[in-house]
Amino acid sequence: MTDAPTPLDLVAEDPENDRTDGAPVSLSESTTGGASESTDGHAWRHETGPRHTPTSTLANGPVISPPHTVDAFVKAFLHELNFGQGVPLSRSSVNDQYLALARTVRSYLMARWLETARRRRTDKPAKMVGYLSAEYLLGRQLDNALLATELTDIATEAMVACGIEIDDLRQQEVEPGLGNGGLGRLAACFIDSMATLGASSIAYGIRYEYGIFQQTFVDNRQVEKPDAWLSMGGPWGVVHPEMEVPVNFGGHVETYVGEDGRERRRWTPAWGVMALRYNYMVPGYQNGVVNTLRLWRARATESFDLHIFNAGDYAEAVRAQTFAENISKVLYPEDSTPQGKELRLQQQYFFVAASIKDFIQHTMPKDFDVRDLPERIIFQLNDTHPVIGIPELMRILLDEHDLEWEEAWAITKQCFAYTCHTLLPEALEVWPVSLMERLLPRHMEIIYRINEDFVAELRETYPGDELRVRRMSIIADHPERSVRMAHLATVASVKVNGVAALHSELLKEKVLNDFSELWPERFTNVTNGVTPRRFIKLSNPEQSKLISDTIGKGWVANLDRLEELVGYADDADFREKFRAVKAHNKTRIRNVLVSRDGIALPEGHLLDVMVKRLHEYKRQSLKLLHIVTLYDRLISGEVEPSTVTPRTVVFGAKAAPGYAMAKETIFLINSVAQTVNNDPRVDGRLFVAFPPNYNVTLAEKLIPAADLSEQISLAGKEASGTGNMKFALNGALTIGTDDGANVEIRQLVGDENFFLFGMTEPEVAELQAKGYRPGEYYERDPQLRRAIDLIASGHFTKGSRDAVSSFVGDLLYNDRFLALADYAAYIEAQDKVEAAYGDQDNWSRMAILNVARTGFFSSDRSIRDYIDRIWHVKTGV
Ligand code: NBG
Repeated sequence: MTDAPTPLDLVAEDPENDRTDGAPVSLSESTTGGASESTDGHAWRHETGPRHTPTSTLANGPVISPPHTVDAFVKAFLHELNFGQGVPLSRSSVNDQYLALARTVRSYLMARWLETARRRRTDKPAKMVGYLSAEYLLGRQLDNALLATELTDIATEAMVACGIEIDDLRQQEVEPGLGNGGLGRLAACFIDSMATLGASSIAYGIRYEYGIFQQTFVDNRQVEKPDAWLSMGGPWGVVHPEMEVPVNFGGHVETYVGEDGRERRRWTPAWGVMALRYNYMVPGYQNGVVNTLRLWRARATESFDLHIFNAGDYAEAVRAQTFAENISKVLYPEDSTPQGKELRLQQQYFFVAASIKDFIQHTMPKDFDVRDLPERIIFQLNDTHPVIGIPELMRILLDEHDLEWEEAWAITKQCFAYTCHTLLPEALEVWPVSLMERLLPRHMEIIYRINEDFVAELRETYPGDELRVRRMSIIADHPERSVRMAHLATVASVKVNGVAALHSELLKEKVLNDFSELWPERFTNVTNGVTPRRFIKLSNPEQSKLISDTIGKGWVANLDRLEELVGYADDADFREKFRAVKAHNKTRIRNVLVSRDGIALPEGHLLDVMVKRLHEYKRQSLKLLHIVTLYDRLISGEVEPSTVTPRTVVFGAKAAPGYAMAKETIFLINSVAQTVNNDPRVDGRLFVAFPPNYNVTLAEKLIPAADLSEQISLAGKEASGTGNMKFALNGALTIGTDDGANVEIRQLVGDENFFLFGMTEPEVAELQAKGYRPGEYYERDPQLRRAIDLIASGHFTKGSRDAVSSFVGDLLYNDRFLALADYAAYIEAQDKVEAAYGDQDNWSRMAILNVARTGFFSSDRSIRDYIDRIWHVKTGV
């Protein structure tokens, strides 16, 4: 290490006074700054440089990050601790130390951030991706930032030199849980890959004050607690209060005649809030790029409810302010099942309106012509949550930039692309027209007009086919007049993509079939991926070391290289090492769960893991039936305990607080765990653990320890899954249905290295068409009957039959996701798993081939696919 900053950490002083916030800096401005006003005349002012020409050489010098040495790191750390936190080392709390460490790492990233922003501004202007997502399930930031900057060893040593265990500080970080599950985590993987590929991009979202709830169990039932993730300080966000943007709601629309005699529409909103910008750094993997994640927080405007102030009711006016700030208060905890709440629509419009305005007014140069938008931006809609951005852009072009409808529509249609993440009809968002009219009257008007033109086009294409027109209309009439956001998205987007090969096919054939017939070329597939930085390199250091020792280090940014491991599956020495890695990871999770939850996992078991949101279609209930069957075999004497493969099943799952059946399932899993784990007849052969509050931090420790990955959704329901990819890449074998990305995993790893079971999607459709009667399976299959009877008897619920009646009743009389129909095949496949696990050497061989053949599932590959097929933006910037 030298004292000299690396080229990645040095940024030339820019006469335009660089900022990471992308503030407009016009070339006409000199070193000395001035104030600028936003084009909507809103009263914010921001300085773009000092008032006078600096005379200090330091002030004119480059921005340099601290040198990459232990001493420099110690110095920067103590500076943050003493002058940032205001404490001496001797009196600092662990939280003080963590905050100072985070800010130190942040300062190392800052020069790269400024340089990335400067390059993007001064190089020939390139088209950008604006990634719009209501969720980012980020996970802890510290280790990823250290990895990206190659500071892990230096920081560790520096802490040692200060008498601090860096691990203690790691534990102090509260992960930002600004997402529910797969969709939010995917967004987090994607921004990591965009930065690693150097894709010119900016990601936008909401800075929820409370993320996904903290789950606890009381009497085996889920209890939710608010996630005050910011309460100990949020060192990673950089706020720019002077750069806020207004977002308006409500009011009415009227016609007026402009100076040119042309009739126009004018929206007079009733109320508004300010969107405060918080910038977060998104470092690329050791490439000097640092992108921006911009999250918005709602703040009441000063003028908010002025009339109440004037009426003398100060307290009431302050209360009203709190109302405005509610918009970014809490993440809605529903995964795949929108509740249609007004506040949710407010959140969606809030962040999308702020983001689009921010892009046009603050990221683009001052003299920017909105007609050039398609050359400068493609907004990627992460599911339907940001789709209100489409009428918002229309409104801006029509009402603020005076464009004619046709021109505005032609521009808008080039600026959006839509990713659909579901196949469940109930997950497709719709908003009542009445709510839209009240909250966003001008947008509703625009949607009506878009639909009018669209429907006219349909009637021309399909004369007389009114049924089809009604099916495709953006406005639904039943059961309530409402706006179908997925239709709006499809009509306005350049491309519509599903998230796995099967999903994209089903999207075309089922969910959006009419649309794919009309515009076949609009539909495409981009299979999901996961970032190898967080989910292999950081979460599985032992496996990473083994891979790097074997094939070199390049795989972290080029995951296809894992293929080079294929040959090693037949190398006994390598298999031995691979098993040692797994054993190490099992010890690690054992320690984590003891200290985290007081759960002591037994040793020497097959570790069988099912972690994902609790949802009926994912079929945790089927897993539960399997456990009960294994238990029944043991206690009934059907099998001799010493002859079965000892197995530990670990669940992780949060249920949406209003989802009754999901919560019943959680209760039953906990109840079964309690009974099984305490029954001496089991003789230590079966153990069930359900650590509460499964999150990214726990996933990082649990997934690398797993032997078996449970991916058992009903075929045709799981759009992709991304946990399935993480498990395979960490050397677990999958037991799974032909669903989502399981299909591609199986194709890549080979049938012989995957435990496939269950109906295919067409078989499911056939059975449902025929009329599915779950009771028949119960009658026919004695093993299944015993399992269900054992549950129904109250055996697991202290004798209470009532406590399980809704669960059992639903399985027997409803079973919407056909768990009973797949039960026999599932048990058979699990029996094969047991037999296969008996041959450890061959199991390792299969596991190694899973790792070697799943490099395809890097999110770097997904992002390259988006770039090639949809975005067409440059990389390496
Ligand atoms: C989820 C799907 C998953 C998929 C992720 C990411 C929603 C609406 N959808 O199967 O259920 O892996 O999205 O694409 O959360």
